[in-house]
Amino acid sequence: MTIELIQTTPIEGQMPGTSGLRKKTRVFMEPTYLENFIQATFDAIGGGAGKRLIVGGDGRFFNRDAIQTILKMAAGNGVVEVIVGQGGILSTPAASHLIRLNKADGGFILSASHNPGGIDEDFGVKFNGQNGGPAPEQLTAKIFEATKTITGFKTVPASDIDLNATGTVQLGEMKITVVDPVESYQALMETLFDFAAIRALFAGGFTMRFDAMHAVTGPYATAILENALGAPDGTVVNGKPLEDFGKGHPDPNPIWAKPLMDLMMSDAAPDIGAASDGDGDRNMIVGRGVYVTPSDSLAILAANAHLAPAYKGGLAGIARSMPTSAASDRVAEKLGIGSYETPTGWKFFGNLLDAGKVTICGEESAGTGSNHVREKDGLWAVLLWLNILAVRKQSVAQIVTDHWQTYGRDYYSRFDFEDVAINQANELMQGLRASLSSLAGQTHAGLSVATADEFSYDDPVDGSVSKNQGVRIGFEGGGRAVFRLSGTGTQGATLRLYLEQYSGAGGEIHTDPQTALQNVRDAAFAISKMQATIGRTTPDVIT
Ligand code: G16
Repeated sequence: MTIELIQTTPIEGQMPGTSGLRKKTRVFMEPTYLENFIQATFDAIGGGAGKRLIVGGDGRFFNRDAIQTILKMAAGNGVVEVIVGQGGILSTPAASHLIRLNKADGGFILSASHNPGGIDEDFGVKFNGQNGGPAPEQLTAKIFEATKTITGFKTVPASDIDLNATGTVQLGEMKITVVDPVESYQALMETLFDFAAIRALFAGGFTMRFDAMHAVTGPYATAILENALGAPDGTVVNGKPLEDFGKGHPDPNPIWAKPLMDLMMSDAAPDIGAASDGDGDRNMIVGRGVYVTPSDSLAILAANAHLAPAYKGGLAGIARSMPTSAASDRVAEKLGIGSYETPTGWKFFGNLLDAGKVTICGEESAGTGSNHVREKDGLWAVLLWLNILAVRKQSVAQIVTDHWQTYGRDYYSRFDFEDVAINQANELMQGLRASLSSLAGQTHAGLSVATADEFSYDDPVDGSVSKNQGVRIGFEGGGRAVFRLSGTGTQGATLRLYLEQYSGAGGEIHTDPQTALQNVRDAAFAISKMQATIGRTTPDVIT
């Protein structure tokens, strides 16, 4: 098959953010937009010749078309084999696992994660490397550089490949293997958790609702929870992946998974509620009457992980992203193991996991995972919770309350200000940076500032330094406010304000976290001059 070199010119702004390149779908559909980025990625990894790749996505609109383009370009770039999920479907953690299992050179994952899908919504491409994890900053920088100098892309003229049936087909010299997207992922889960104990839990009448939000986890959750673990039919709702996620926002948090939240707060609540996002790497856990914040969930999973077969020997260490609450640090301290604070973005956990320094990682943005793959993993978190519930034979609420009684409670909330004018968002961040050196000792909203800095990360494994990772302000008495600009938005700037207040074991109990966070919030508004710079202090989303 002849390889075609199609001429192209650079397209501005193809800079991968926190998690790959994310843009409006129509932008991705413009001529050569996707092609330029894929070719730049091949160029940045030293070409495709001889390589083996994994390709799949979350099923959103344009997923199948993008995969066809990538397959032809892979053949054009000399790739020898591509393993694709049947129907073009692969959850992000399943893709990460397939890369590792097949010792592939990397993979393309098509997803804009929790962002809505559809022709007028969002699309995205991520490249994961040999370890199965998101491309590190050095590689995304290289890809971005390559997008600026690109002159053409390589492809082969061919008709579309049938991705509906599993099996092997040839595209010129390149082999394409279409695999069941669930099978090997499920097999991996069976090695990590006590499926017999979880099966017994369900057999004993334990009830659950898993909301797949019409996104990629539907087939995974149905196969594992209902078919393998015996949860009653109907446990998984919204289980059919749809190109527009049923017009929903596949983001598992109390705002976007409101029907699940409402159920869990009602008299009809099952024992546990859980949800996952567009590409299956995020999770939400809700007990009857109790929402578990992602930061608490990480801490609780870490404290109880030894109850699951894969972690019975203990954890090497725990890592969390900087804006995630300190709850997991307290667990690490008690266990006498290392704890690490990294910038936002799963890619920063990769080196720590590869070096065996940590076993469990998590982020406030609803991501938790372990060394079983190199991505956060929504269903993994749900299964670990189920394993813990099966062993402890207590309710979610009992486990959470017990955790707070042992370690104290980290009240936590995130305020998102979306579609802020980019210059205003930058002005707020610059203003904060300029004030950092004089903040310590000042009092705002009755709170005295103890520390103020901008987070910079020195990777303990490869020595790389990542600067400007968010402004953090610590207050006397255990409060903290963090300001950072999102790296996953597709319109204007999204400003995130993360609020945290520690109350030690036996400390004052607030039923509404916002009450506990009131002073930290007011101090954060005052210090950042938020009303004056961005013209609002009411967030679009509070989680
Ligand atoms: C991505 C990264 C996460 C990160 C999140 C933060 O999530 O994979 O590690 O926590 O972005 O997003 P932002 O920069 O908007 O705060 P996902 O699920 O979108 O891939």
